Amino acid sequence: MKDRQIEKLIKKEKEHSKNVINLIASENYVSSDVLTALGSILTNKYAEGYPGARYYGGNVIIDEIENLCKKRALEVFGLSRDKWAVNVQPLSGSPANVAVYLALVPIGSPSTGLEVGKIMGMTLAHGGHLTHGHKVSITGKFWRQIPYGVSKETETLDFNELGEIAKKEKPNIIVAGFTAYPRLIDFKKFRELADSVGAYLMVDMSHFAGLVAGGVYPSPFEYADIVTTTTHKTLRGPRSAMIFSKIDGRLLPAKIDKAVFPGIQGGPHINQIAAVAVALKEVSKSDFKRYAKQIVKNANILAMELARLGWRIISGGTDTHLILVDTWNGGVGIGGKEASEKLEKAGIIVNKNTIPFDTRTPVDPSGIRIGTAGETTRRKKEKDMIKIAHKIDFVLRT
Ligand code: DSN
Repeated sequence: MKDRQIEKLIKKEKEHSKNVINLIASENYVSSDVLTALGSILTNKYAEGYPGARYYGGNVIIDEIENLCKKRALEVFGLSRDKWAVNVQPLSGSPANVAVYLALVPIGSPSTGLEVGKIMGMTLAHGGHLTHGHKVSITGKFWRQIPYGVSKETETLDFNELGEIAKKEKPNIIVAGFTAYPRLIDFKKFRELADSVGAYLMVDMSHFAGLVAGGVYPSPFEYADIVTTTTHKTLRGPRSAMIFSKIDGRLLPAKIDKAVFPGIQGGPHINQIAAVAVALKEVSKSDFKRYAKQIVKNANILAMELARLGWRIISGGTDTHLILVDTWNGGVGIGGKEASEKLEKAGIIVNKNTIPFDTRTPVDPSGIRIGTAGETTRRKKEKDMIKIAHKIDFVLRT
């Protein structure tokens, strides 16, 4: 590389990441093949449009790449191409979610006479994502969020409460799938909820997509109308996203395609799409199933050991890669900000996180969020998790 400054910084970051225990729940480590595709000459090509219908010439090979990525995306989730379509162009998770609302939820306007559409999504404070309608996100400015949370007693979803909210508010779309919710989601109940008010059901499986593909988390496809996902968390691909839509006569795939391009994006990043295709091929191997299983095993052991050491685990445990720890009420009375900073100094990277019914602020919340996908890629097993739990305990108590 001729640019010595950037080369040096990349090297430094590589060294740094090698030397820490990375427990950021939304991060992972891609293969060198994924990096090769990302850094390839495919970044040079403009390909606005879709395979077979581009606005620029010279896209014959690019079409093959995008079609291959779509084929692999359907295959890894066991979907047949006459029942599901997939758009692999979203640049990341937030634009993917925005595209879905743009396609399916009315933007209120005096000229159309349409009222502002409603997105029923989990509030950020209980584990939802910004793009599930939070007021600081474009999704809460163009549309209205109908927030829901978890039950105070169990810190898990309460479908009676969700039913009452949906009945009262009649949302256009209901979003299931969260950013900081460690438990299994009952997609059948969400389907019934959506049907009871005539809403679309969108599942944002960004966090647990790799667990679905690996067969250790229930698949949302039997119940959802739309499934969005990023590709860089448990799915272990490059930073990107996909939108799956059901083919059932409501023209969902055409609406989604139009919303992605030209609705909110221009030319797709073909190098990124090729890298997603590479990652999906890796996901289809039997190794990946073992990997997904180990992620959940590791998270369980880590949660159990932290609990044994006296830390309060939100909802009492985890069914996924993700653990929420109440460091304020459950440990030694340390806020999430201080906890994450102390851990970082000791070489353990986590993020501070609000917990349900948090009495502190999002910038200095009551908890930390931990995930095991990255360290499981680095071949960490149960015994390593026990050591990590003890290290976390020691750092936070001293
Ligand atoms: N920032 C991602 C996460 O950490 O879950 C979601 O956008």
